[in-house]
Amino acid sequence: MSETTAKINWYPGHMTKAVRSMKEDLKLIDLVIELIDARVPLSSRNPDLDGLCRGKARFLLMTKADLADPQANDRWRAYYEAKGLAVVVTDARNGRDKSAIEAQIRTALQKKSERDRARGIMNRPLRVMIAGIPNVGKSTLINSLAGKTAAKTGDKPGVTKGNQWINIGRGVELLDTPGILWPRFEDPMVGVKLALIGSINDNILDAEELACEGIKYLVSNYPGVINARYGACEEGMSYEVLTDIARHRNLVKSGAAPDTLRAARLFLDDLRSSRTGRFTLEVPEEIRA
Ligand SMILES: Nc1nc2c(ncn2[C@@H]2O[C@H](COP(=O)(O)OP(=O)(O)OP(=O)(O)O)[C@@H](O)[C@H]2O)c(=O)[nH]1
Ligand SMILES: [Mg+2]
Repeated sequence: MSETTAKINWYPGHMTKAVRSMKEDLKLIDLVIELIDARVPLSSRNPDLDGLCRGKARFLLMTKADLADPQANDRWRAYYEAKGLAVVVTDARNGRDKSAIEAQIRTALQKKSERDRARGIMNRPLRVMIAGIPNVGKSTLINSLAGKTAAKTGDKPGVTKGNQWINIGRGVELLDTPGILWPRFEDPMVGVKLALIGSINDNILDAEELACEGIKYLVSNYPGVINARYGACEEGMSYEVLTDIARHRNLVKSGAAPDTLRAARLFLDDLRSSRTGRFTLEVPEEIRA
């Protein structure tokens, strides 16, 4: 990927407000589950969570594993485990990993439960905050764990507007929170990656520029997938590839010029839902400590 895309930042007022109410509710919280997106397991970690959640038990949950490169999933799991961080890798939409997640919650809170018992405090519910960037699957995960639709979900960032408690039974209460980013991406590529996976509001993005970044990445890391999906030629600059996608999909403007904006939107949609194939935008080796 290159750094040609204009700097992306998205930190609207509702996120400042969300951080404030998270701070407030953290007083009640025993454990924080930090959701990260398997396609960008490093860039989707909000650096502000370290400060926010200081002193709280915490583990990572990597969502959208079904959309990410399976080999990369294994490498990222090993990477975080080597750092001593527990991580559950999952598709948040189905409840398949429900027991693994609940077991991880109880393991993370074992000491606390023992302390409570020693003090004669019995059956106090475990209160768990579900936190992470927008659109990572927080509300979806809660619904899967609850076994019902308790939280509103949607295929765009910024769906959850405020904190909401959901009792999932078996002595566990989950707090759904709005997705939060941070005021400035030090590395502009973090903004590009988060935009590519759909965690940044599309209204502030240049779809064509962003699609070109995605095309460039796929052509060099997953050669052949664009050609297989659209019949487009992968040679040349990414804008030429985008133009070829428009041609192959008969997306034309008046005057018969290829409609690269519609092609960009189509490509981004396909990329985000892995119709162009499963992909991961960063690998552990790229990390420079
Ligand atoms: N393929 C796939 N889709 C997922 C997964 N988790 C969530 N989704 C989809 O991702 C979209 C966003 O899910 P939400 O649960 O609304 O995400 P959120 O983190 O609550 O988002 P905000 O409330 O906007 O911060 C929805 O369309 C979900 O169906 C997953 O593990 N795999
Ligand atoms: Mg939500």
